[in-house]
Amino acid sequence: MLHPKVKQLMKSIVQKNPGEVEFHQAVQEVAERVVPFIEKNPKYAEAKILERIAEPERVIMFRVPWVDDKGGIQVNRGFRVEMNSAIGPYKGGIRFHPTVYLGLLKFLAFEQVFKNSLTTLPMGGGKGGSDFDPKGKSDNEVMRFCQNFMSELFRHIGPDTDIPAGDIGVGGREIGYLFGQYKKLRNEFTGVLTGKGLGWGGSLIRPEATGYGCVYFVQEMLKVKGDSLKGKVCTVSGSGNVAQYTVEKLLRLGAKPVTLSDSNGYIYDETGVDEKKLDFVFELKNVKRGRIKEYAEKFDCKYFEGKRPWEVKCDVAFPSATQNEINEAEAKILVKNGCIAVGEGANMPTTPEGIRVFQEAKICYGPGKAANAGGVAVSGFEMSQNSLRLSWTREEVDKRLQDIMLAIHEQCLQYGKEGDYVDYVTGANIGGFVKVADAMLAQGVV
Ligand code: NDP
Ligand code: 2IT
Repeated sequence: MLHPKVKQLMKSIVQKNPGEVEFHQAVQEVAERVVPFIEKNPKYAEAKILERIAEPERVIMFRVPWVDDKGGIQVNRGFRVEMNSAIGPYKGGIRFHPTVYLGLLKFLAFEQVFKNSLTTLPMGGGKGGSDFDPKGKSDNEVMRFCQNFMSELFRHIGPDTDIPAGDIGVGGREIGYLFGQYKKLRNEFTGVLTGKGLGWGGSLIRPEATGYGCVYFVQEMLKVKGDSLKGKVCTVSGSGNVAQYTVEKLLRLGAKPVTLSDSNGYIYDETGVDEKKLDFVFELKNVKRGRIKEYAEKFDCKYFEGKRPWEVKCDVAFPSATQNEINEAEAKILVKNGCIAVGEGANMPTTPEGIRVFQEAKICYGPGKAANAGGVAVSGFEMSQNSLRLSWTREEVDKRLQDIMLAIHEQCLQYGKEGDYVDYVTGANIGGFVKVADAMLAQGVV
């Protein structure tokens, strides 16, 4: 049964944001956990903090026309959702994927507000993107698209205003083209984007940060149980940035990753993905931009077309592809097969029904806004290094990343511990909420 205040809030959210189902899902997940806390702290209810957090401060929507290699004119839509700036400038990634629409970016921007607050760094929340599909496009087409996208976005962002980064479909190549165009238009070399190349303002460990951070977070969850990742069989979905560095860190900690996927299917390598095979994946996905099926052909392992890896028996699962990629039935299979922990590298990869299955089974379930916050945390470090005009060593950034993942875990314990069990969803949502809510109270009704 939904709490009457949650029901009331959701009625208004659905009415004001028709058809934006992912946004409704993200708000409801937070509201269910935060409303009981707000009832005990009426100052937040009186100031309508949750209602205000669920309304973007600003939404920018724009046309992105560009010319393809055949000389044809293409038209895409660009967005930037500036969700909340109570604790710092808007910060969050840009997604290029054909499924992008306003509701998807509002869900991601909303999640980002809580995630960025949990990092302990001074960053507000935002997200942007386009329905442009980089798949199958030439480098020149991607460059022309990025230049045209930035030709509008540049007037809305800045190193003290709004600092975009990568997400699905936006990696080092795209950040380079976006940065080049921003610099040309503004005639300024500033840290306006994160995820930049190492030689031009990027931070060491930023590419690794989301995957590494997620593994560090799972390590902490297991530590509470007196357990570790050593020897654990792990299923990983996706084969992009987050999945690749999740696998790399798992290998270094003595775990055994056995799956990877893309939108076509998944590979199951019973012998384990090792360092050499991972090198093949780096090349396949980041340079050749091929399909994960080629891994199965190269290393003679199983490939399942059109399927997701959750049917494979594992100790720990790392969903690292996209939203709603673990449903109730898949969550049940994972639990039945003995899965003891889930670390969400992706944003909102588990449906609400799936989350219920994990929590009822009392396994360690680390929601994305806590578990994958390492990426944006190191983006925060990239901003600091840009402001200082110097760069930290690999060891220093990695140590700071580990400290932040520990601090996030602590906040989850502080607000989510219920006897022997830790409800990381409640912990992360309340932990993320308090700092933003207090800042909004202090800053008045703006
Ligand atoms: P990439 O573009 O590098 O990789 C995405 C991977 O997920 C690809 O393997 C892709 O397969 C797969 N994928 C994407 N969409 C779908 C879909 N609809 N169905 C099935 N598979 C899909 O993105 P990232 O690794 O950066 O991002 C992965 C997830 O992690 C996202 O949820 C993102 O929001 C989240 N995240 C990313 C951070 C970062 O720093 N990059 C930080 C925090 C969270 P295909 O190539 O076939 O599309
Ligand atoms: O979802 C996310 O946290 C990201 N895509 C990274 C955002 C960032 O600003 O580094």
